Amino acid sequence: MFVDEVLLKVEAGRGGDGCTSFRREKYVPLGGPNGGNGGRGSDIVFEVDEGLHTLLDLRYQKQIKGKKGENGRGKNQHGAASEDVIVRVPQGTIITDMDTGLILGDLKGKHDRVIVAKGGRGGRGNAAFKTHANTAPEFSENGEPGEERNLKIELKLLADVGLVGLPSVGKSTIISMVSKAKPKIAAYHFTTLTPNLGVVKTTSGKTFVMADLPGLIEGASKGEGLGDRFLKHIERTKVIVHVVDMSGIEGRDPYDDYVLINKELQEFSETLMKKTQVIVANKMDMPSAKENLVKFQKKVKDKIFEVSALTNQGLQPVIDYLGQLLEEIPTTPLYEDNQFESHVLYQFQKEEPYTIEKEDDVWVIHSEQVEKWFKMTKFNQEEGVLRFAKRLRKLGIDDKLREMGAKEGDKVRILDFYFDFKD
Ligand SMILES: Nc1nc2c(ncn2[C@@H]2O[C@H](COP(=O)(O)OP(=O)(O)OP(=O)(O)O)[C@@H](O)[C@H]2O)c(=O)[nH]1
Ligand SMILES: [Mg+2]
Repeated sequence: MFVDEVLLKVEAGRGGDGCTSFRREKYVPLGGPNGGNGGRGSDIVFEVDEGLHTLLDLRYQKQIKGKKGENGRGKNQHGAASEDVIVRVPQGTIITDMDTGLILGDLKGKHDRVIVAKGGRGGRGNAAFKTHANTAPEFSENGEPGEERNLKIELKLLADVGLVGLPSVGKSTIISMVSKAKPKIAAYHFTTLTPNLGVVKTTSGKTFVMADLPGLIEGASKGEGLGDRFLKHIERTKVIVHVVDMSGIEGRDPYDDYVLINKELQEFSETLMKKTQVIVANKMDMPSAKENLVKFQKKVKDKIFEVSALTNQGLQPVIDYLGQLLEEIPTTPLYEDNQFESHVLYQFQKEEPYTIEKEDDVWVIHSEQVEKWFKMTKFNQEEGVLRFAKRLRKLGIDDKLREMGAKEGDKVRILDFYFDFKD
């Protein structure tokens, strides 16, 4: 199993702002408050799309932002909520919050979805603040900020097709030609030490995942050259592309090579031998290749694709054929439960609502809650400011400051803004 990984920042939409407004009618000098509430900002939602098999689509995005909710208006008109931003990911995607290390979602099911960042609620309009004591509130709230998170998105990939063969037969060269994978290619054996994955497109636009695996050697099924580990990868693929070097360089006989590899597959497991195999004769650009192929075909009656990976000849027909085969092969569920370690979904723990520090002469308040209230307060509306101050008092911040030794007129900072402490 291979892991595809993408890092991404998400920022849900901010809520729409509430409105401060009063009814204006003829002969009614002081109408009641009628400012509407803002709408909710968009949530960021990750949702399984069965048609996707990689995280390729996310690779080029650094950030995903939600839309702000609509602002409230006069005449008690509430702003509309913004639509959720849906991010489509393949089945089997796991989403982790990088700042806390907690797993937010483990999308195993075909229809799984998870909200990874919640949009802010709309700010309330002044109509919402009307009470018996204050029948004409002259303030409203800004929308609540949307949640922000740094995410790690992982997908455990199962390759549909695995390239199998002796070392140096040209497996890496093939994947480098048919996909964006850029594996190391060299004239010595065991150039490839870990599997490379590539997404391959057929002429009709279908995609599948191909794995370029390290070369197998005699005794691979018993662990020679780490062969057993690579064979395990192959066990999960649906189709094996058996690559044979037809040039016969190094004094080898292509047919012997072919038999050797099949023997290793068989000895490793019956299921490997029963897998659909497509034979690809590579290095057909070499002088002796044609002659070798004729001999090979006398012994092997299966369909053989002639290619030259180096010069990119004959590969597209192989890809299209594989695309067809994959459609015909019944899909064993791609992600079975036992193929994943089980993950626990954690709840966020409630932290201390605030901390206060003294930096030089300034009292600095750190608090997610207070910062949120701060952003939701319209500081040009006096009643709004008073309400903000009252909320701080209720949270115990005034008492705490006093207890820590704050005096009348001291500077207090929240985010980048300074206030005077009033005892
Ligand atoms: N002439 C010729 N040379 C090729 C062709 N395909 C690959 N080669 C060469 O064969 C050598 C080995 O190619 P790789 O793609 O690294 O082979 P590999 O099967 O991935 O090898 P390992 O990773 O060691 O198992 C390189 O020097 C390639 O340039 C081909 O079609 N024609
Ligand atoms: Mg290789």
